[in-house]
Amino acid sequence: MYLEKINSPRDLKKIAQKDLPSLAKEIRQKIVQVISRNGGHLASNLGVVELTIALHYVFDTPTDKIIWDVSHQAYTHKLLTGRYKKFDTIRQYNGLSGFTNKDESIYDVMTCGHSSTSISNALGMAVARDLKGTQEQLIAIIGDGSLSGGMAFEALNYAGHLQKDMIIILNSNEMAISPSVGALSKYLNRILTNPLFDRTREELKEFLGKIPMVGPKVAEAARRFEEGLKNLVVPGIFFEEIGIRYFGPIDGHDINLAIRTLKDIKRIKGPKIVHFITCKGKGYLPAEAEPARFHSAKPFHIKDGTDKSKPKKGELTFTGAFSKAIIEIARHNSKIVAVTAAMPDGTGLRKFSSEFSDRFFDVGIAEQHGIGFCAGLARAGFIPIIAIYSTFLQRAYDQLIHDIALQNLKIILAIDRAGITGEDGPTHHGLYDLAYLRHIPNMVIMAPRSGEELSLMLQTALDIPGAIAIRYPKGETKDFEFKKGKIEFGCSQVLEKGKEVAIVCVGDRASAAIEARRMLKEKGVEAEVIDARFIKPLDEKMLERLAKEFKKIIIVEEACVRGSFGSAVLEFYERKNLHPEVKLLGTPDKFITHGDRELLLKMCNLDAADITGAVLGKI
Ligand SMILES: Cc1ncc(C[n+]2csc(CCOP(=O)(O)OP(=O)(O)O)c2C)c(N)n1
Repeated sequence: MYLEKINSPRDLKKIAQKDLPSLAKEIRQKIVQVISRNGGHLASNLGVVELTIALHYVFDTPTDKIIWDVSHQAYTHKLLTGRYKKFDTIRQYNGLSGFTNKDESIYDVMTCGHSSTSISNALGMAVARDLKGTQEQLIAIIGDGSLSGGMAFEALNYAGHLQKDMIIILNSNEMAISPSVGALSKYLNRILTNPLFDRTREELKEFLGKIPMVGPKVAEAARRFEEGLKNLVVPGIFFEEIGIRYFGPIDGHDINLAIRTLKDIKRIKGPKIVHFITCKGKGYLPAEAEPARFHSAKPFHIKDGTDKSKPKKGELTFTGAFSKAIIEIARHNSKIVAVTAAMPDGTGLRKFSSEFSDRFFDVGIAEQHGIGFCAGLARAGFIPIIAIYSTFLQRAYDQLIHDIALQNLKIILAIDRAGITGEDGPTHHGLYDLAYLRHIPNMVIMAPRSGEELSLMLQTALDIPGAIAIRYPKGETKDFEFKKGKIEFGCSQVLEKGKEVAIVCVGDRASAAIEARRMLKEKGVEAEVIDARFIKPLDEKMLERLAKEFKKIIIVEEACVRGSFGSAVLEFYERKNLHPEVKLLGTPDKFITHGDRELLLKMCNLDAADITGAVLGKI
């Protein structure tokens, strides 16, 4: 057993190179065992075991910096950097984060969870290193999927310009969550399948391997030799042309080759890309067979990879409700087109893509472009529905204002995972969408309390001009029969009549509010429960009535309280010179950690008992 003896990369370096494949095996076993219980990013992690071992074997971390893109694939890195004993707690409340987290370890350079940031971060640190006059290596590791993000392109452009010493490890597995899309991905595949180029690489490797110390003259000769060959055989030489030297493709599961390549690369100046080829899910057959399902796996049975939990009877997720509704609606409206940024499964568009393949677009991990692309579609008369997680839509804030709202274009934003998402933590909670959308002119915002409401809101959105956002959470809702129907524009809905106290809820907090009402009734308080339905425009008539009829108003929303629905209500009362007692329940002005969603909701005072407490003046 090697793994349990590794407390830091120094211990790793004591292991003989010939024994590293055994360590890789142990690591895979540990990851499969823990993730089968906790859930997590299984397939991506199994793909980079050897590569991570090689990186820590060759480089001197934490002085040298490894910057993981997205960082969902950093489990081996965690196991090799002193977190073996806590690994069982990964993604659990108070346990290890499922991503790199700068507060968790000195080996984690950035707290990360969104894609395409690593090259920019590494380049900034390379510039800082040179300003300070220190010597550390900067290594960004990025997947082929994440390379499609605009920020990565912007960084490559600047890295080629600055010519700082840095290494970009490109981990190609032909997958983002689902198969990688786009011209760049095709280009990378062409490199992989070109046998001529592979021979060139072997020759180069031989050549570099024979040089004990690369002096300036020899290095220059090597560079010319390598370039001469590459120019003959590499299709496009995209990276080289922009000033970044390209090395590869290299089998990322061959530890010895990876170690030798990284040792060679370390000696070469300037910005470099080293292209490794890996297999997503490597070493665990169910994950190799279904890398998309095991990208972010739910707890599963190790023997056959089947999910441990079955969907409850009569329930489906909000995502499932969206999936069902958009298909029905698109059947009757040929103008509807659907767009995703690399998440056809997570956003429920997979079925739509099969039925309407010509009206479905996966733009890759490229949220800004996705919104700009929708603007073009809308300008030319189509109705784009872009399904996107709340946290990733943050990327496209300016495009929403400039390309959509300013043009008063019609687009429907189906904002999934709005609210607390749970185990993925602060990079993935969708708590800011209300705040970053509410002030944009021409924007309508709705939140359904159930799947059926979501379906009605989607149909209502078809009649509304301009941009319409429908935000819904992770989680289950009652299954429903699709029915044609709409809701009244700008109107809230009274769910339970009452007196003295009014509870106004946003989205699925309605269920907690109704439960709170039941608890309050036992204490002799008759609360009224109102589903806001619209965050923008506000139902001003309803708000005026509440100010007149109720002593106290509680507002409950799964969103950061600063700037969201509750703030809008207070602004309205201020404008009208009305001053009822209002209590806002939402998430606080700090980042929310990872853990079970229900637990985190409780921590943020958002469950039924908390609403009851707020009504009774205890919160
Ligand atoms: C801005 C942004 N959009 C979407 C995601 C969701 N996401 C997480 S990992 C991933 C795929 C990454 O693919 P790749 O970089 O190739 O890494 P792999 O998992 O294949 O190793 C996606 C789309 C994200 N983390 N950040």
